[in-house]
Amino acid sequence: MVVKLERPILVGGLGLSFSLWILQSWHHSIVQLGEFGLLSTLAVGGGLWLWQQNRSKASLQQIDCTPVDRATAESAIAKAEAVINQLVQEAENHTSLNTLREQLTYLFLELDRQEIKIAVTGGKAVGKSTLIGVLKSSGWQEKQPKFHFQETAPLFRETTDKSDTAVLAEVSKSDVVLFLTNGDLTDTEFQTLQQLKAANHSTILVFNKQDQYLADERASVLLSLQQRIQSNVVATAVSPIPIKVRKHETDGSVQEWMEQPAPDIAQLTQQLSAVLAQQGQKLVWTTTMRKALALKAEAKNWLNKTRCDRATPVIEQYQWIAAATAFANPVPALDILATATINAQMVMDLGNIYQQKLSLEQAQTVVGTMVSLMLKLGLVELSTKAVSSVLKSNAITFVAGGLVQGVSAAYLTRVAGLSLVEYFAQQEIVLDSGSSLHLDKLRQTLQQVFQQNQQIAFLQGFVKQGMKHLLPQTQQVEIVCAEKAIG
Ligand SMILES: Nc1nc2c(ncn2[C@@H]2O[C@H](COP(=O)(O)OP(=O)(O)OP(=O)(O)O)[C@@H](O)[C@H]2O)c(=O)[nH]1
Ligand SMILES: [Mg+2]
Repeated sequence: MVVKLERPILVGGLGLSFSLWILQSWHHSIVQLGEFGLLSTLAVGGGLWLWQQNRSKASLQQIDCTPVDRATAESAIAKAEAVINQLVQEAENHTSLNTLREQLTYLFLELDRQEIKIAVTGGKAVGKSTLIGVLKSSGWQEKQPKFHFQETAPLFRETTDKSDTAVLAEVSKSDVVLFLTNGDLTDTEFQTLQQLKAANHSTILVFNKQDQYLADERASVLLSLQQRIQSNVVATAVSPIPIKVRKHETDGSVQEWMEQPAPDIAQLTQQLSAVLAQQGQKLVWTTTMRKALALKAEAKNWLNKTRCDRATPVIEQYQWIAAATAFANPVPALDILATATINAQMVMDLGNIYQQKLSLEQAQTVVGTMVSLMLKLGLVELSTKAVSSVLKSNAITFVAGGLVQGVSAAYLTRVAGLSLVEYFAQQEIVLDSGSSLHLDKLRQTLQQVFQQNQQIAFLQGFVKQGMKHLLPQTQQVEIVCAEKAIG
């Protein structure tokens, strides 16, 4: 690996007098690249973190609340396909490609699926199995299109072999959800319902076991559910408790016996029939669209992960260049930024990896924005202080001139680089080369990434790496000796 220093913007930023020195020390650093274990682990960890963040964000993007038509579903499939094709271009042997392609083929078939899938879900023992049994034996389905009931594992349990996320992933493949509860909603039940709504799911909230309530209580629970949910709520008693019947005969004697009331599912069958009649095939298209969005998000995650793997060494390269510059030319802390820290060339390189081609002008705007934000947020002082205190806590009394500045510059470059990666990863996958900048978004991201990288454990490892880069071996030995002499 050889560092390319011929880039004009970069060299301009560094100043000619240092170039030779940097080349030398960089060569020295490259030899040490193998020792980067910790740093790369951190970087990979960071990458994974970004990846997971994106996963959760992706599921929030699916908000769209009306059943869709065929064209919308088809266009969602086309978008997923485009992202998969992009992954092929950037990583043609990617291990996920086979399954992504299989899922894509399956989506095209899904558009014409005839059977409606109904998921029955809710907490433990709310009556899911009984409800399916009663519906099936009620003769209700005879007038309906072909459909299939699927009971999920119970939700909201602490110890279970299936997590709620896994259950909900299964639910998201169905066209209609019957969500059962036995009374007022708990917060987790409410949030789950909101999630289903956000994912554009046709959901019916079923208040089952209403026979366990007195008539007026029953009405008030139903009303409160309706007010909270603002959509389809029905009350059922799919397996009512037997009731005692007492009959007073004319001769004065009393007869008592237990009677099994018939299941009460009238509201449910009515509501379910209405949903199926009104939305029919649209339900299938909506499910297909949901699956297409999930597939696109999955492909995008792989793509971002691939890109992040390629961006990490680029950030590392620039961070040590910044370190070397600030080390060789120690400046007051606040000027660290102005000299070397964020480099327009790094912005452009990272932009290229993420297929967001920025002009030099745009890259400079990004640099300007980040620099002024770093100043405004006091990030420079914070990191300089943190770096000095880590150095001191390592009992290093002799701090080489420029070491604090060098390591701080590296650290700030890293934060800037990681913020850009995070920012780019959140953008829609653009397939043309033009891209617009959302500076506000960039600002938010910078702040978040800085906070995440402020942990002392990370800084300690980072400072050590920085020292390896900046101090010739002999000097490090001296420091170790000094440490020993003190201790
Ligand atoms: N009183 C009353 N009991 C009911 C009603 N519906 C179901 N039950 C009872 O609740 C218990 C659980 O019913 P299931 O149908 O097995 O519930 P489930 O949700 O499938 O349970 P899991 O699959 O174990 O989570 C059984 O004893 C049912 O008889 C109802 O409407 N009223
Ligand atoms: Mg069951």
